[in-house]
Amino acid sequence: MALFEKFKSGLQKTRQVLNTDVRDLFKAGAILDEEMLEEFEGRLIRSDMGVEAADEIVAELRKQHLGRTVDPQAIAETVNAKLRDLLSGEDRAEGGEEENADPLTRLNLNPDGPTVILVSGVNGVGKTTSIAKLAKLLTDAGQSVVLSAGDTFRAAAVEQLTMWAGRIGCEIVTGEANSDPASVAHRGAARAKELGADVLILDTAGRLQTQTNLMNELGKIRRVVGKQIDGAPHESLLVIDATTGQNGLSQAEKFSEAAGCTGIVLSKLDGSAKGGVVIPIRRRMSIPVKFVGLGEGLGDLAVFEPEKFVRALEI
Ligand SMILES: Nc1nc2c(ncn2[C@@H]2O[C@H](COP(=O)(O)OP(=O)(O)OP(=O)(O)O)[C@@H](O)[C@H]2O)c(=O)[nH]1
Ligand SMILES: [Mg+2]
Repeated sequence: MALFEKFKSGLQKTRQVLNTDVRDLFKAGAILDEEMLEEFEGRLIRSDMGVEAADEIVAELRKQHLGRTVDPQAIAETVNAKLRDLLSGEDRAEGGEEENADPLTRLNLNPDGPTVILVSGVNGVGKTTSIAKLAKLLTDAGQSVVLSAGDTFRAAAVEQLTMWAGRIGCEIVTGEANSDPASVAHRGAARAKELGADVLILDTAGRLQTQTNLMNELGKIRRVVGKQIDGAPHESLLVIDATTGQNGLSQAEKFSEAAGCTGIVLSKLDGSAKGGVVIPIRRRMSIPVKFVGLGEGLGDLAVFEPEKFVRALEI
């Protein structure tokens, strides 16, 4: 399946609410009343776009259509315009309908040497897999990538990243089990500089934002690489699992403050039908969604483009 098709199917539930429910609830020729709006709002909330966004969409419909004869096309236009509005402020990558946009357009690059990307998030959200997919996207875009296996806590983690590095054909730096993750990051940065690599991606062990020691460890990793490479980490990506919907979001809010995140990777959008969560992420957090995970394979990472998101939802 093409990425855009996977993207669309990940948004299936939200799309269904927007398409089927609009047609069911707002019948052409009827007078649009408060009851219809309330029903629609309930369905929007259940699609994971969140109460605030649902409120705003319904408020716009109320303003423009309440008490008027239903024109389904005009209602669709109001909803689409509001969706665009809710995602505005995102920097836009340029990509065709089917192909992925250039991943470099979504990253804060270091013009003077390796761009360092720190990847963090709670346990099992898809950090390591997303790193492999991102490394693949970047390699395909002509970048040389070094991976640093900073999850020294979970035994299989290093093997997992090593396996991906082998498949992609990129360099990997590993450390001893239970060694200090900051020392692995340090070696990763040294190796990336030595090789003149374009990008260094740092994997980290899963952690909860409430685990102060582990959150401080992220700070240490940041400081260590910052001393070796100016401005590093240039990008701090927080991975959020889309299947956790709104729950993942409140967790992420706290996490992102503590870890100084600059962007979000929304993983597991494929099986979840909770893609609507992109909207409250955009609304509540000051950092943009930069990539979305659409499966377990190396090719399953899409560069997130708000415009494409709206097109995938369009009524
Ligand atoms: N369907 C689907 N599965 C995914 C996606 N991303 C990751 N996974 C799966 O989620 C599981 C966990 O992925 P990992 O990459 O190991 O997650 P992690 O955050 O590194 O986990 P820890 O290091 O243990 O905290 C694996 O089975 C992945 O294949 C995705 O976009 N879609
Ligand atoms: Mg991992």
